[in-house]
Amino acid sequence: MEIKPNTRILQAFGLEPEGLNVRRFGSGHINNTFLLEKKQDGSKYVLQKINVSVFKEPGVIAANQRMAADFLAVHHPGYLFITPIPTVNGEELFVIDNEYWRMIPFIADSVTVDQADNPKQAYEAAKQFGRLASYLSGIDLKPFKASIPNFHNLTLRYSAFQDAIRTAKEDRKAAAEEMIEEFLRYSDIAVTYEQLKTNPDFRDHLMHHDTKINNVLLNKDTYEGICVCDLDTLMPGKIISDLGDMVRTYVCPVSEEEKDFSQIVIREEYYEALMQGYLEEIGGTLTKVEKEQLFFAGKFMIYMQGIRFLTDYLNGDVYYPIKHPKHNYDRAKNQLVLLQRLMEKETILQEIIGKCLLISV
Ligand code: GN1
Ligand code: MG
Repeated sequence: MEIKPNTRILQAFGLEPEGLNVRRFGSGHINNTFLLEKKQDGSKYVLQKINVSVFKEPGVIAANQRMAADFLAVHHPGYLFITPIPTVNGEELFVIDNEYWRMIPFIADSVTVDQADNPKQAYEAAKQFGRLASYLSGIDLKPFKASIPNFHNLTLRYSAFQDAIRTAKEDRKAAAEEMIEEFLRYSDIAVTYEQLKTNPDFRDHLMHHDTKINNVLLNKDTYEGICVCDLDTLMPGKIISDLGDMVRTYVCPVSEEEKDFSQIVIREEYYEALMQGYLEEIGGTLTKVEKEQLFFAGKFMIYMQGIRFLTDYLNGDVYYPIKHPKHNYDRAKNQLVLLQRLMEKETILQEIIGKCLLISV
């Protein structure tokens, strides 16, 4: 069934359907996103239907964003932090027939890119995520709840992977046998995470948890960073989540969708650009333990994404939308190759990290 915002939803936000152009927007897997444009004056809004099978308590998203917005307004006035436009009744979420809708402003003169195509973009995006984390670093984390519990808990992702291996249908398991073995061979990544998790110097921060480059708005002419968007998973987490997802998605010239794995390479200049952008903003505040895990960040996120795709393949594609039967298999394989390419370059990438750390303090 095609999902579309109906008249009641638009009117809840004070908009009249006749006066609007509505089209699908963005490339996320999870929520349904629409761009609304008023025919009269061209003003634009972004309307989203929240996926409640993923975000089981949409109220948590709204509460987390509100607390962050209140803190930033006091401590960093003038910082652009996107918050929802309330309904005419003053609510951040409009609930209808068990659907949750919310509207956010469209930021003028902004664009997003799906893939970094020069190091400057990687630098600008990383700087935006670093600034967000740094500006929020003094906030009390206690009142924050997880909008997706255990989202980046690799221990649980790993045990879900093991469960899926046990319960998968025979044909899928047989098809994935070799790849399963390869991912199991790198299980030390899950063990390292397990050890770090309880280290008090490996702290919780308010993290974005989805730092793909298309979650940063860039100026349409200069490509300078404007602000971050897609704040659904803003919640307490570890530095390796945000940094690692940038490594996962900015450094390789092709995305997780690429099936020609020979195109998966590590572009060192992009790695350096993102590391520099991120550490310029937040490097000075990190503990020794956190600084030691900067290379691990990339391994952690690529490994976790790889086993999430493979788990979904084994489970019969229940989470990620697919376009063909082996889609999740191919995505997992892509991430496995990316992980291997990254690990091959550890020595040189560690040198880059060392250099960026020196500049950042
Ligand atoms: C999902 O919806 P999207 O594409 O921003 C997923 C991320 C994955 C990503 C992989 C809530 O994000 O964790 O990294 O797909 N988000 C959720 O493309 O599961
Ligand atoms: Mg997203």
